[in-house]
Amino acid sequence: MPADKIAAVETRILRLPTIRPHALAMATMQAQRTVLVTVKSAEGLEGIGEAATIGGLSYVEESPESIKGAIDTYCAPLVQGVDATRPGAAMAALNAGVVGNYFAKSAIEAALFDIAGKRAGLPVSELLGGRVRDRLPVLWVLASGDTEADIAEAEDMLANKRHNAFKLKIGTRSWREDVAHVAAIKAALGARASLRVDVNQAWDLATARQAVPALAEAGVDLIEQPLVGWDLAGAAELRQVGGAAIMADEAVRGGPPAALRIVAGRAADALALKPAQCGGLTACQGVAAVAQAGGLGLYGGTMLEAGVGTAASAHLFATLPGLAWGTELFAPLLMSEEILETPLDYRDFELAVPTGPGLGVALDEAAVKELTE
Ligand code: MUC
Ligand code: MG
Repeated sequence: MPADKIAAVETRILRLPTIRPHALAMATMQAQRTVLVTVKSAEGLEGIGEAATIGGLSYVEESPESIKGAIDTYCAPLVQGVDATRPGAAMAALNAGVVGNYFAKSAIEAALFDIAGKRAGLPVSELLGGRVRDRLPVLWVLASGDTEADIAEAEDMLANKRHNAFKLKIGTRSWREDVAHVAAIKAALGARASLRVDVNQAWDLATARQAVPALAEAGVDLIEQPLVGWDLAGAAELRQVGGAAIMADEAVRGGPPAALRIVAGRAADALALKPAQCGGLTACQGVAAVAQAGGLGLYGGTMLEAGVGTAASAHLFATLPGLAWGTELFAPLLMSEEILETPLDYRDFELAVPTGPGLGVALDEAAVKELTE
C-alpha cells in the first residue's frame, strides 16, 4: 500500500426527526441526533463514519456533544499524521490515548475502513474477512406506546414485506400492563411474526422473575436486557426460567472484556452486537468471536444510526456465519429524512448490504447541510 496520512477529522451533529415518537424505557425520541465523522487523507481520500446515541445521556455515558468534543479535542490530534491506509494503527493510537469513548472511536474506525475500502476498491465487508451473505434479515421495533397503533404498524410491515419480526419496547408501565400489551400484539400477529421485547434494564430481579415466564407464555421468543447491565448473576438466574431466550445488550458495553464476563457468568443466551458499544467494527468482531466461543446466539443490533452507521454495521454483520437472531438495522426507516444519495435497499424482509467500495454509501451533502445543527 502506498503511504497516505490522516490529514483531518471533521465532525457534525445532525438532527433527524423520527416518523413517530419512539418510546423506550429511558426516553421517548422525537428525533435522532447523530454525529457524522469525515476523515480526510493527505492524498484526498475521504471516509465517513457515524456515532448515534439514544435519548441524549439517558442510554449511555456518551452524548452527541461529548462524542463531537472527544473527537475534535482529543481523538483527531492523536490520529493526525497516522497512516490512513491502516485503521488498526490509528485505533492503536486512539486506544492508547483515550479511555472509553467507544462511540467516538467507533465512528472514526468506520471512516478509516471506508477510506481503506475505497483505496482497495473493495467493500468494507471484504476487508473484515469477507461476507458470507449479501442480505440481512431486519426486524422492526414497535414503540409507539399504544397497542392498537403497534398492531396496525406491524400489519402494515407484514403486508409490505418489510419486516416479519418485531421487537417491542417495554419497561415503562407495570410488568402486568406490559405483558398484556405484548400478549395482545402476539395474539393479533400469531405465527406470522416473531416477537421479542427489550426492557432496556428497567426491571429489578423480583419483577423480572414474575414477568419472564408470563412473557414466554404470551409467545415472546427473546427478552433483551431485562435487568441492569451489571447484574450478570441475575441474568444467569433468569436464563433458568426458560421459555424465552435472554439477550444481553447494555451489558456488552465496553466490547470483548464485557462479552467475556457474560460468557463466564453464563448470563445470556444471545448477545447484541453494536460496533458503537464495543469501540469499533474490529472490537465488535472480537465480541462476536467471544460470544460464539461461549455458545451464544448473535444478533445484529443498532444504536439507531442513520444510513452511514447502519451501512457500517451491515458490512460487519454480513461477515458473521452465525447470526441466529438476525438484525435490527431498521433505523434509517424510522427517520423522516434521508442523508444518503441512494437510500439503503430494504425489501422482502431484508436489507441489501451495499456492494460499492468502502461502506458503499455516499452522503447527500445538501440534505446533510440542511440537517446539521
Ligand atoms: C436498544 O436498546 O436495543 C435498538 C432499537 C431501538 O429501537 O432502540 C435501540 C436500542
Ligand atoms: Mg436493547
